[in-house]
Amino acid sequence: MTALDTLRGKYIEAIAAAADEAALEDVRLAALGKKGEISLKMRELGQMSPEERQTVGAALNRLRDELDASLRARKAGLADAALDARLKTEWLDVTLPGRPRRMGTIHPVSQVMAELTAIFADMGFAVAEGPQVESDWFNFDALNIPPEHPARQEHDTFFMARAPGDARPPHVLRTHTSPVQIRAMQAQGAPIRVIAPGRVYRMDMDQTHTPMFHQVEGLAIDRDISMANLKWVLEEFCRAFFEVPSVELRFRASHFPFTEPSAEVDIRCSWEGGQLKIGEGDGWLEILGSGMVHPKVLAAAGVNPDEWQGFAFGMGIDRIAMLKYGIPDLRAFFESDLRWLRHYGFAALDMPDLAGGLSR
Ligand code: 2U9
Repeated sequence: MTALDTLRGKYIEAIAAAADEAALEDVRLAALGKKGEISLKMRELGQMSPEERQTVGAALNRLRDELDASLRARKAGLADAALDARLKTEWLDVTLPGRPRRMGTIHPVSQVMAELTAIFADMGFAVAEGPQVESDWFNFDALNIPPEHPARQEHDTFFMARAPGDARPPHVLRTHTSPVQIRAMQAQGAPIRVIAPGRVYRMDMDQTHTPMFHQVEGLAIDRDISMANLKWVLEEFCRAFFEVPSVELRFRASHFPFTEPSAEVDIRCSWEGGQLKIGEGDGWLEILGSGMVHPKVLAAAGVNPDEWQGFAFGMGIDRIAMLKYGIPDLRAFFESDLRWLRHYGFAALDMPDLAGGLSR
């Protein structure tokens, strides 16, 4: 047996005996590392005669390649074994039933906002948002409510403090979401179709009023939009929102500074045994206000009223949430009572869409 055969036997055995990747690396360094036995033998070739160098050199190359291949094969085998061992300790039975965790619930107001957004999106309305602290121009003047207009007092406005000596009119907490549509028209012009859901503020607090509440307003402006379009959109909305096959709406003439003509809208309903049923019966329930946008409001928002016209409407989100889900007390919405939320809240991750049935 030659010296190389002995070397080969030693390392093939050591490779097979290496118990893990670290031990295998030690074997590799001892054989093929810079100062490894094979590498040292390669260096000795320089002192050999050309004939000897040719045969010993070729034999050393073969041995190096063989050990290299053997090291790689063993390394792959050890990695497979390590992975098998890990998988044995980390296995998971995916057929086990889930362990439900308390995730909290969706507040009825958020649920209703998501529902109405889905319904109006389906009719081509985009969602517009804007600041809750507004200048009095956006909240009042642009909406045809000049300083001396009685509606300014009726809005029970919260005013923001100004620095002493600052004579400019104070900013206000928006009393309706209408300034959002003024901003949307300024930014986008006409035609436009948006809804503006969000928080609004009025200094009022009793059984049916809270100082912060939620509104959704809608706006559709084009060249020939009429009250007929308004009627269809509101009927479609009410049918989808209350999840009934049909609804009947009644338009009563009214007055708002920002619309002309204006109408308050009632929905047919019954109150059998204290249970509200929408779409049937002899009763009427007021649910929203609406009208054709006043030409002065269009002009204030930079839209030419000789060219464009359209409708607007507004409704209280808290109120329609109470009607749909049978919630008796408005103030409970704002008390953050976890037991109440567990009762009236909605499953998280179960957001409404028209295809899936709004409230499931
Ligand atoms: C622009 C032009 C017109 C929005 C409208 C009403 C009628 C209305 C109330 C319903 C219940 C407020 O929450 S509530 O108290 N709103 O009756 N809102 S028309 O009219 C607009 C809005 C924006 C640019």
